[in-house]
Amino acid sequence: MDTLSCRFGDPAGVAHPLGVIRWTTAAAGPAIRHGAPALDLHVARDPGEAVTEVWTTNRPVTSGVRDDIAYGHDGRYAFCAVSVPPAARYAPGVQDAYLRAFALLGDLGYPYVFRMWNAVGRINEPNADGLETYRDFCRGRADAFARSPLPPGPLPAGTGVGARTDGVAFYLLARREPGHTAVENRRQVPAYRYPVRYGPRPPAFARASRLPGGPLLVSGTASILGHETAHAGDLAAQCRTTLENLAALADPRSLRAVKVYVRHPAHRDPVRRLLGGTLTGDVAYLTTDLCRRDLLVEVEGMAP
Ligand code: 3EB
Repeated sequence: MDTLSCRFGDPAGVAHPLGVIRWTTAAAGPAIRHGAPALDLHVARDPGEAVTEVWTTNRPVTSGVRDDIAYGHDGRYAFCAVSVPPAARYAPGVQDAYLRAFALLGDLGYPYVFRMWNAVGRINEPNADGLETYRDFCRGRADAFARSPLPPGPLPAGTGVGARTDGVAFYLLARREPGHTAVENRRQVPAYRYPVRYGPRPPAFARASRLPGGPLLVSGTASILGHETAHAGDLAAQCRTTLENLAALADPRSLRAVKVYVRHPAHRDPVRRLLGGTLTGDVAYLTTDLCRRDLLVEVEGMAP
């Protein structure tokens, strides 16, 4: 029985919170709040849209802050949250922040990173060199993975979305023991093999991460076939293709702790109608930019 779980809602009263992420109306750096490592991401437009994501285990969690990183760990799993200040170029700061997170996880004894989330400000805007910020971010992250001090292992599953505040914030989940596996999607080129037209360094993430004897953590999944965006400008078709891409990894009806990221506020209700019949578990809808200008929707979750 795997003991890692994710729920949406108030963390008060949760016995063993490993990490608390508020997808909310203002950013706040990593900190310990009510004993748990916490990170606030600025993605919601108004308080009604805000969602609190709580990762829990069934064991006591030790938490702290070191090197500006908030962390929690329970003997099997670790969580850490990091933020990178605004910069004209993100790659150096992102590389440094990822390497600090890897070093901390290594020191704490949790070197096997299996899941990450990234919220990137100005994600579709050019940086000071004219490089799209998402590509700038990907460069720093890829360099960090290439220089990681951690033992070799599969790439983590990932989510990459925009944020309404400059800077980058990310959080990671890691294990003490090896054994998780990276899962790719037969309908999509692995992101780490995207051609250079999508940026100087490809996105370093796997399509899903399987914990031994435990759940499949499915990455942010969008309407991408091969390496190309399918159905630019067609919301219904992007939702359908996203569900088909998810179905190649897990039954979308079985997904829990689902987050749906919607680019345009006006698409929020249509997306609820288009996906709500299939995604029947706990689903949070958030409105924020996505990593390609032509993507309208992205979906992640855990099965089962
Ligand atoms: C894609 O499939 C869509 O950069 O960590 C999805 C999940 C996406 C994770 C990331 C990006 C990331 O390329 C975007």
